[in-house]
Amino acid sequence: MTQLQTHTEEHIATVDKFSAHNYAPLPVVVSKGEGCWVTDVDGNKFLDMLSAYSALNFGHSHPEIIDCFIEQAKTLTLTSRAFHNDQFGPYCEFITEFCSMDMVLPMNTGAEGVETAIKTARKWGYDVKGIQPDKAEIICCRGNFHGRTVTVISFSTDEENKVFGPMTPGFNLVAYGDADELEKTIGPNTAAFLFEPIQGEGGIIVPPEGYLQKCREICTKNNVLMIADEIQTGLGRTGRLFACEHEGVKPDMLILGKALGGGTMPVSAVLGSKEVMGVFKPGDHGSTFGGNPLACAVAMKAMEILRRDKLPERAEEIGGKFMNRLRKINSPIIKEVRGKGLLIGIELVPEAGGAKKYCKALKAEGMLCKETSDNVIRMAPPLIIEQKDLDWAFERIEKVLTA
Ligand code: PXG
Repeated sequence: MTQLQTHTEEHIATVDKFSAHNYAPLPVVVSKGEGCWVTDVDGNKFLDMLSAYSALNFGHSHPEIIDCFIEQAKTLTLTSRAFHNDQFGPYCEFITEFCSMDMVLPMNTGAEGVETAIKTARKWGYDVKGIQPDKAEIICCRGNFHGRTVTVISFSTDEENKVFGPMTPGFNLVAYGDADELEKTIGPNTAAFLFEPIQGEGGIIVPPEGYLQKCREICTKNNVLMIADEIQTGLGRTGRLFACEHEGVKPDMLILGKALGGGTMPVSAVLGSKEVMGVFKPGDHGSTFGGNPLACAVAMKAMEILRRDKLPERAEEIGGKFMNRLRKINSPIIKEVRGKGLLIGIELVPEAGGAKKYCKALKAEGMLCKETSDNVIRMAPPLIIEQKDLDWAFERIEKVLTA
């Protein structure tokens, strides 16, 4: 019989013994979450400043999302796409209107969404653009993070991925933020350009102003699909519904995930025009769980709340103020504070000895955050965070970074 374990060390020992060691989490075992706060198995409370990498934009266990989840779970959870379900049509209509796109293809995790976008772009390349079979190429950016599947790591520049070869061919890399290099790299077989509007895992890298607009012009001029991976930046995180909106740019394909599931379950989606998403015929692509009624109901509720509670506007306002305060911290170890809305990175100088050390110190002060690349502390609390909680966080960040 499994024994309920109640202490942090015991839990971690069990994980070490029975789980593959593919993560190195901070030593905290969370057992309850409510809004922006979590409690661990030893009864300690922490402010969640990571939001599961933006999957918890609505905070933990948002009451309306949970009510919707329970209601739908009691009614119908899964049919597979062998049959229709009554939530799917309304969901497709809702999300396409919400994203100003014509059609959607539903998946589950972010990486699956990216894989789907790649398949779509290749098929569009062959069927619509007229690229010769097997020749389609997709341009990606150095420093990208789009997930962990073999094809997706095939265009990663993270050295740690090199051991998982052989890699999927058909991808070219350009420097992030350099539109000229994108233009030079496009050839007759280029089907698409895949990018993050702000590189999240790369270290909260904000591209130079005007970059997205230039990329838009270049893609249009060369008949190349512009694919925005807004899995982390989308759904209000950066102060706009989608981060591309900061430059008034509409991509040809939009990939969403994380927060789309309202913090309850994996829900991802690829959206685009009829011309692009119309390339699929029955049997080309799919997923047992994609478009399941539970996911559809929860995602609709999440989008409804995002719009009703003006969460993008909120992220812009409180995130902007928070970032300005962080920029004023007088500390020799801070190299730069950057980001947009409530996606903020504090880059430390290399001599500081890495961001992980400071994440541990912040944990001791009662807040949870996670380093990204080696020297960046990411601040990405739920978008529902209250000003008093951000003020509370600020005091502790200032203390830790000036100690
Ligand atoms: N695109 C972007 C921009 C992401 O940040 C993904 C795709 C992949 O999503 P899924 O749902 O397949 O993880 C991400 C994910 C992790 C991890 O533990 C993932 C992300 C950030 C930090 C850690 O794999 N982002």
